[in-house]
Amino acid sequence: MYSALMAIGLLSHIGCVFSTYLPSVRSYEALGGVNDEDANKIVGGTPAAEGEFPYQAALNLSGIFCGGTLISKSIVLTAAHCLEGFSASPVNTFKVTVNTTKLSGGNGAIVRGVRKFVTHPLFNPITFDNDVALLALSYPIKNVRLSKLPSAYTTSTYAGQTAVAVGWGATSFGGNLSNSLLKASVTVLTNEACNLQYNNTITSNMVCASAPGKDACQGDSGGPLLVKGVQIGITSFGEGCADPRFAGVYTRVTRYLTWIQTISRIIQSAPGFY
Ligand SMILES: *[C@@H]1O[C@H](CO)[C@@H](O)[C@H](O)[C@H]1NC(C)=O
Ligand SMILES: *[C@@H]1O[C@H](CO)[C@@H](O)[C@H](O)[C@H]1NC(C)=O
Ligand SMILES: *[C@@H]1O[C@H](CO)[C@@H](O)[C@H](O)[C@H]1NC(C)=O
Ligand SMILES: CC(=O)N[C@H]1CO[C@H](CO)[C@@H](O)[C@@H]1O
Repeated sequence: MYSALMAIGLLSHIGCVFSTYLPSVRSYEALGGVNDEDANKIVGGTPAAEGEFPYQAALNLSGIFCGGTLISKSIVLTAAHCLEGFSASPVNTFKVTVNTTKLSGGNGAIVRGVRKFVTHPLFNPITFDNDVALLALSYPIKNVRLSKLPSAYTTSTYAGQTAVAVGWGATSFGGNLSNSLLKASVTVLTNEACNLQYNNTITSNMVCASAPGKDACQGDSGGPLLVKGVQIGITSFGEGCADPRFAGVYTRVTRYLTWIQTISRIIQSAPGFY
């Protein structure tokens, strides 16, 4: 349903540039009606080991599923498109689960509510530029390893490096959640190469990665792309999944380190916040 709306939006705003290109959001249920189970999980993945990605978060946003990462004891990093269309009001129905590989709530799973969320003010739902958001948890999570963000001094584009995409990938709460957390190895492209695939719609705020038969997919949105254990990307969108002609597209985390730090500080200094 959402993909149809996205398509209409793309066509009306950008005209023929996008005429055959309908990027798929990678948050589940956004594309309800996709029934091919294999096409809707981390493609070509293998199960993550317990404790391998304890900071990986499962977000239930009033029935919309997304991934995320715990970046401080009370802040989760995710994709802005996961929160599209939500006002602040339903925040008390949001649920965040970390420290488990099993969506069904495995050993050690920790569940929190959400106090508020902040999406990037320049998030563009047509181009998916600035696809980044933060959730403030209702109560802090202690003693769970946090996702490590790149250093502020990083100048690397990561092109050519091996990365890992992580997620539960799913189509709908009713049926097709992958109960086990999956990971897949991909290689980071240059933005130039990615722009050849996507007709120059890849901005410097994005980073692309692909590998034959491997990709993030619907349901993985908001989750991490990691290089040597450092989170360089947030799963955002792609044309199809593991389509050899199109890489997966991720929000480029190095572009948002200051924003993440500033907003986290504001959130955490709010009265009554832990
Ligand atoms: C890119 O543009 C060309 C020519 O306009 C078009 O044939 C092609 O389908 C487009 N590709 C995508 C991914 O939109
Ligand atoms: C997700 O949250 C909604 C309420 O917002 C709830 O009805 C639904 O059961 C939850 N799904 C799962 C799998 O926890
Ligand atoms: C996280 O999960 C592991 C099991 O995978 C468990 O041993 C550990 O106590 C959990 N951490 C917390 C803080 O609950
Ligand atoms: C394994 C599984 O649960 N598959 C389901 C995926 O979703 C479709 C449509 O809801 C079901 O028909 C499958 O049984």
